[in-house]
Amino acid sequence: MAKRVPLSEPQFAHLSDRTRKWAQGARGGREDLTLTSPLPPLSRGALVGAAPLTQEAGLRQEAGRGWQSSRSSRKQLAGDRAEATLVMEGPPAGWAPFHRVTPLLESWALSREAGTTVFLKCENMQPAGSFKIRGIGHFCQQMAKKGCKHLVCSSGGNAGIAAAYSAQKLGIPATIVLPETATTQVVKRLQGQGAEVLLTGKVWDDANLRAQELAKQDGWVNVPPFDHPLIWEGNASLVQELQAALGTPPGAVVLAVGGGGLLAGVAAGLVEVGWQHVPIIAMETRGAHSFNAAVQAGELVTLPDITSVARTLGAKTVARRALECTREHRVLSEVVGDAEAVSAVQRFLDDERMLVEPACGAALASIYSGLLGRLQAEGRLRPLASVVVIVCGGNGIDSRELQALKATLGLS
Ligand code: PLV
Repeated sequence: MAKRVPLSEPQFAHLSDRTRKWAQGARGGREDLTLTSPLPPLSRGALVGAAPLTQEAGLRQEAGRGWQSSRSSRKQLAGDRAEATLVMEGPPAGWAPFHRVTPLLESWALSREAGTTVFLKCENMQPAGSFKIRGIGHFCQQMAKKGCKHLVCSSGGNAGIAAAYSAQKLGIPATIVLPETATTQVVKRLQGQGAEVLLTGKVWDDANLRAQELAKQDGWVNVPPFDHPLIWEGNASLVQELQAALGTPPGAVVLAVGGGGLLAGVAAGLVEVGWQHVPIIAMETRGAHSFNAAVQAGELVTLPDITSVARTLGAKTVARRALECTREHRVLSEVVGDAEAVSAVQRFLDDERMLVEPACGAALASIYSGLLGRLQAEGRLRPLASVVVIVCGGNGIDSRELQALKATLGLS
């Protein structure tokens, strides 16, 4: 393997503007860059870089032409030509986020249903199957930088999958604590991702207590699924993508609320891009409606139990930050029944050929149940020129599970 040699001050100064910007844009300073040997002396000319999105930029020196950037050729060049590779150092994921920029699709079927343009932010297409990778990926990267030795995450399923995915990328062991109601496919997926899985209690809150205990061990870090500023910061990236794709603000953003991490992130993101006036429609299912209960009471409320089939919305108490958002931002808290959420899942599958969890069905039900129309008719929402629905995704569903849910709820 080639030896890596730190870039000297003059070499850094000789990088082309584009290459320097690439490095700095990726939060790299000179100390984060190295050159693989051989390291021939700089001749005249500058290091000329393209702006690659990869972590490595090949740099080639040809006689009299200085350094050229190349992404393809890595072979040693003959004679007075030489090659080195500019490499970003630091933790493997020090700067590249684990989440992807997801598509924003205009939906013909949902637009017709809503009577306005509906955009779908397809978080179901994230590598870990839900938006969770945004906040959790960001949190885990920061913890890895601080030297964390073991990650532990309590989850209804999706946060655990995002944490296990991040842990695998970072080369850190992970323990995921789920309630006993977790589906077999989620458990298998987690084990397949190399995580240790523990099942405990009936709902997420029980699993959370166990995770907090485990995290007391030396070098262990608890990954909070929704209640942490880094989680909100990571989730906020979703709004930056909306701004890049839409340019102008949508009439409203619809999202599902479990513990409120998505809500807090989206609210922060809207402020960041100057769209703080855009209302958020916060959807829950009855029986997992801890946010709605808190909004009604004007203070945090702990539900006695989670009775909804939307298990991944099932935090008995929301994050305090979620409630605070309602004081700083226009948030309409709405609740649908399980049957509405599950039939939204079925209709979305038929309309868009995408299968999502009932948690996500709660957000989609705002359109399929006619709620959006009712809010406008009642004057609680201005007539909407467009709406963005966050298709938050979810791994705890397959065709058999959907059939079983429909049977339980008496849906044909
Ligand atoms: N699910 C968390 C919390 O569960 C989890 O552990 O996976 N949509 C989907 C598909 C989700 O998985 C979740 C959260 C939400 C929406 C709600 O996000 P939150 O918790 O940030 O409001 C108990």
